[in-house]
Parts: sequence; C-alpha cells; structure tokens
Amino acid sequence: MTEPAQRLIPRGVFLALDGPEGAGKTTQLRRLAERLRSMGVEVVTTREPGGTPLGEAIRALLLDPAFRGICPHAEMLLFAAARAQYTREVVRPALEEGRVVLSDRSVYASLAYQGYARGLGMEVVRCVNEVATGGLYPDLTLLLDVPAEVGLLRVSRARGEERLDRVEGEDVAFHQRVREGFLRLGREDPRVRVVPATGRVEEVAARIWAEVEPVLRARGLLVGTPEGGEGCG
Ligand code: T5A
Repeated sequence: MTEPAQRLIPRGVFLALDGPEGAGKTTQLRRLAERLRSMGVEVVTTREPGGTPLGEAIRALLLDPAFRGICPHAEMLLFAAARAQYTREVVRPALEEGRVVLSDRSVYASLAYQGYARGLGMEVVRCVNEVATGGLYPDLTLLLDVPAEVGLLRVSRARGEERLDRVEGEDVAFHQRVREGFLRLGREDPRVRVVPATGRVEEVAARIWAEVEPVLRARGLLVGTPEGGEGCG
C-alpha cells in the first residue's frame, strides 16, 4: 500500500530529459543546470538508472553486455528498483526543500524501452512504477527526439562501436521502436513535450529553455535573468 505522505504535493519542480540513445540528454542537462544556477535557482541533478549508490550498482548490472540474456521482466524490475531508491533518497527530499530536480531520464524511459520496445505493455510498466515511486511523475519531461540512426551514430562516434553498453548494442529496429514509444507518450501525456534534438547544441538548448522557462516562472522559481541568453540562431 502507498504511504499517504508520498501523496503530498512537493514544493519544488521535477524536470526530466529523456529520449532515444544519443539524443543529447546529458549535454543539455548540464547546460540547463548551469543556466539555472546562474539565475540563482537551487538545482539538484541526478540520473536514471542511478543517482544513489544502490542505483549506480544496479545501473552497472543493467548496462553490462555480459547480461545480454536478461529477461524483460527482470530488466523492468531492476530499473524500477533503482527508481524506487532514487525517488526516496534524492527526488522527494529535494522537492520537499523546494529545489528544482533535473533528471537525466525518468519513468518514461521504462514506458518506452520496456513497455513499448520490449513489448511488456505500458500498463504493466505503469503499475510496477506506481509501486516504485508512489505515483510521482516529473512535472515536465522533455523528450529529445532524434531518429534512432542519428543518436546511435553520435554515441558510437563518441565512444566507439566496441564500447556500446548492453542496451545501446540492441539492433536498429529496437531503437526505432523506442523512438516510436517516446513519440506516442508525447502525444498521449500532457506532462511530456517533444523537443526536436537535431541541429546544433545551442539550438536544442534554446528549444528546451522555451519549454522550461514558463513552467519555472509560473511556480515563482525564476526571479533573475541569466548571464547571457541562449540564442536561437
Ligand atoms: N533505460 C533507462 C531503460 O531501458 N529503461 C529505463 O527505465 C531507464 C531509466 C541508460 C540506458 O538504460 C536504458 C536507456 C539507456 O540505454 P543512459 O546513459 O541514460 O543509459 O542513456 P544513453 O542514451 O545511453 O545516454 P548517452 O549519454 O549515450 O546519450 P545522451 O545523454 O542522450 O547524449 P549525450 O549528451 O551524451 O551526447 C552523445 C554524443 O552526441 C553529441 C555529444 O557531444 C556526445 O558526443 N551531441 C551532439 N552532436 C551533434 N549535435 C547535437 N545537438 C548534439 N548533442 C550531443
């Protein structure tokens, strides 16, 4: 049974960046965190799977190519286990203190990868994650959208084909399903916005800012102006 305290509305704002492999989440999360800090906003950055010592240990298991044979249900539950720990240890405490939490990936990754691309079904993944998070979803998730081939090329150029992790090493058809799953979530869930993530890093950052700024202003969390704007050109 869900603990009643978990249903309290937190004071901070929970933002996530998600999307297919190599969409630029980590690059953009860093820029966004710097921008917000330059405006005096208290930001906590974290990632999934990970963000806690237990979560990082689970991450190492999940991404290890030695476990290529893991069954989809075990995979889903391990992602959810890491998420349960990160929710209680990192996300809820930060939100209760009124901070902005910026997460590299979120529960939507489980919906797209395990629910849609692995074929477990979105409802099963939603139910399992209801237990893991007590129903906490990011206030806003930005899905950085790139064609699967573009993202995979970026990752293999950056790291080399031989250093792809277990999930990155899946075939292109799997990664195309992941993207389809994300785009479906973008159509169906009002908490999710699709942000085209092709083009220069600065252009993508400007698109992200256009989504994030009004949300933070509406919550009274942005009072200053950043040092130097994020131009669109
Ligand atoms: N997973 C995760 C699940 O299956 N279920 C779940 O529930 C969760 C939470 C996690 C893996 O686990 C899976 C998904 C993943 O396979 P991860 O590290 O979070 O792994 O995810 P990855 O997608 O593997 O992360 P990457 O670091 O590889 O990709 P990013 O963060 O999207 O991209 P980034 O910023 O590191 O950039 C990759 C390269 O592209 C360049 C960067 O410089 C870098 O070299 N780049 C650009 N190049 C050109 N134009 C741009 N606009 C660029 N932006 C970045």
